[in-house]
Amino acid sequence: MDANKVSTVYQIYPKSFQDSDGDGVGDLQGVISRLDYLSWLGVEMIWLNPVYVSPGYDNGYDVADYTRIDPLFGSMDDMDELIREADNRGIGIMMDIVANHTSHQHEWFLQSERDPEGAYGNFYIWRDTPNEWSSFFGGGTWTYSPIRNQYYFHAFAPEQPDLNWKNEYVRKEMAEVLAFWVERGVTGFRFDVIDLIGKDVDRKQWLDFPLMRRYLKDLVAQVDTSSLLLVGEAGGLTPDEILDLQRDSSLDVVFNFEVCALDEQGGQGKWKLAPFEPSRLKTTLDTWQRAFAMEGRNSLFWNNHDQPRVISRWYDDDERAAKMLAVLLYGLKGIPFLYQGEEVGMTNGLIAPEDYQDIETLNYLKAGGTLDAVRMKGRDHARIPMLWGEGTDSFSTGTPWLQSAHNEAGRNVATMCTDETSLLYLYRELIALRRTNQLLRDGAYELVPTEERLYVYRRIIDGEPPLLVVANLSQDTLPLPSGCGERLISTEKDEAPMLRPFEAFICYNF
Ligand code: ISL
Repeated sequence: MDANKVSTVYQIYPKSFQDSDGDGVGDLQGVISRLDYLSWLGVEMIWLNPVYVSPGYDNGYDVADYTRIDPLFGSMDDMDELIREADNRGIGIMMDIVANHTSHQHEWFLQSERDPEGAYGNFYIWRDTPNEWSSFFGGGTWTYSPIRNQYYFHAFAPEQPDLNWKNEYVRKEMAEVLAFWVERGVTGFRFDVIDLIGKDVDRKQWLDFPLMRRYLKDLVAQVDTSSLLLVGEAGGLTPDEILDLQRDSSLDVVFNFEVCALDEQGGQGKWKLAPFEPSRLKTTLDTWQRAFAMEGRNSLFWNNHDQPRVISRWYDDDERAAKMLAVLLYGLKGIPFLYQGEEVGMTNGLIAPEDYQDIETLNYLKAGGTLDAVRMKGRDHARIPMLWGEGTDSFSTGTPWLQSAHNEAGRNVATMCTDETSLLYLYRELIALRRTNQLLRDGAYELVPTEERLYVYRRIIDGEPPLLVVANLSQDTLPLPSGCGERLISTEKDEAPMLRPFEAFICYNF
C-alpha cells in the first residue's frame, strides 16, 4: 500500500466503542453498526485493538488464540462481516498483532510448561535462575512455574509470557498468523511492542536493533504486503532506525511516545508528572518532523488506548485547544491516527478509585501510587466508553464495563453532528483535506522560527505554492505571523487581525 496515501487511521478500542447486545461491553456488531458514521467522517482504515480469544488480564493483549475471536466481542462470522462491510465503504481493517508475548493460557505456553522436550518446550524464555529486571507493569520480569520447575520471562504481567523469538518455529507460527488474517481480507497490521522481539534477557537489553530488524523483515516477507499498511509500536527506536525499516518496507510507520511523555519528569517512568510546557511540544514535534522531512514518515497521534486524553493532561479540557491540536496534527507530515472519541473532544472524565480496572494502574496503586497521577495517566481514562450521546447510555443499554462520568456538556457525537462549527466537523474537514491535498500528504516539512508559544511550519513541494500551518499553543492573543495567505481550514469562522487563544489554521504561504 502507498502509505503516503492513507489520510486517516481511526483507532477503535472495541471494548469501549459500541455495545450491541446490552452486556456492557462493546463488540464487533457494535462496530459494524457504526460504520456509516466512520464513512461519514471519512476515515480510510480502522485499527482494531485485539479481539482474539483472551482471558483479559490486559484487555486482550494477552492472546490465548490468534485465529479465534473472543465470544465477548462476537464470532468469526462477525469479523468477516466487519471486514466485508468496512470494505464496502472503502475502509480497511488493521489487526493488532501481539507478537512479543501470549497469554499464559495460550496452548503453546501450556505445552511449553508441561513438556520442556516437546515441540513447544523452547517457545518461551525459560531459565533456572532469574536475574533482577523490572517489568513494565511493576514487579520483576520472571515468574516461577512449579509445573516446569523453572522461571519464565515476561516483559509485562506474569499472565503475559514472552515468546522466544530466537526460536525459528515461533517466527514461523507468527507468520502463519499474519497469513491467516491477510487471507481473511485485512489491510494492515499494528505490531504491538515490536521493538522487544530482539531483546537479550540475559544481558538485560530490551533492544537489539539488528536482530529485531532481521526477525521483522523475515516475518513480513512471508506475506504479500503490497496492499498492507504496516505499523510498528516501537517506542525504543531512533529516527535512523525507523528510516532503515521504512526503506526496506518492513514497516510503513512507527509509534514513538516522546510527545506523550511531555508531562513526565523524564527517566522516572510515566507516573512522575511534570508541568506541560507548550514550547517542549513544539521542539519535540519539530525534532521528529525534521528527521522525516525529506524521506519516510512519522506517525501522528495525540492519544491511544494507553495514553489518556492530552486535552485533559495539557490543556485543562479546553475545547479550543482540542481544535488547535487537530489542525496542528493534520498539518504535519505523516499518517494521522485518530483515537475514538478524540473527534468529539472526550476528556479523561471521572472514575471513582474503586472502579479502576487496568492492571498497570491497579499494580501502581497497590505499590503506593497516587490517584492524582492515575487521573492524568491511568489507562482506564483512555478507555471510557465512547460518548455517542450525552452519557454512556448510547454506548450500551446495559451497565458499561467501566464506570465513569463526564461533566463537559455537548462533547458527544449526537450533539456535535448538528453543529457545523463543532470539533467533529473540523476533524471531518481535516480528514477530507488530507485526502485531496498532495502538499499535506507528501510535502516536505520546514519549521518557521517564531516565539515559543507559536508553532508555525511550512509544507513544501517544488514548484507549488507552499502551505503554512499556524498554531497558537497558548491561551494568549498573539500577533499573526507574516506570510499568511488564503486559508484552507481554520479553528475560527472568521479572520481577525490578531491570533486568538488557541487559534490554528492552514493557509497558503506567500
Ligand atoms: O501503556 C503504557 C504506559 O502506560 C506503555 O508503556 C505500554 O505498555 C507500551 O506502549 C506497550 O503497549 C502495548 O503493549 C502492552 C499493552 O498493555 C498495551 O495496551 C499495548 O498498547 C502489552 O501488550
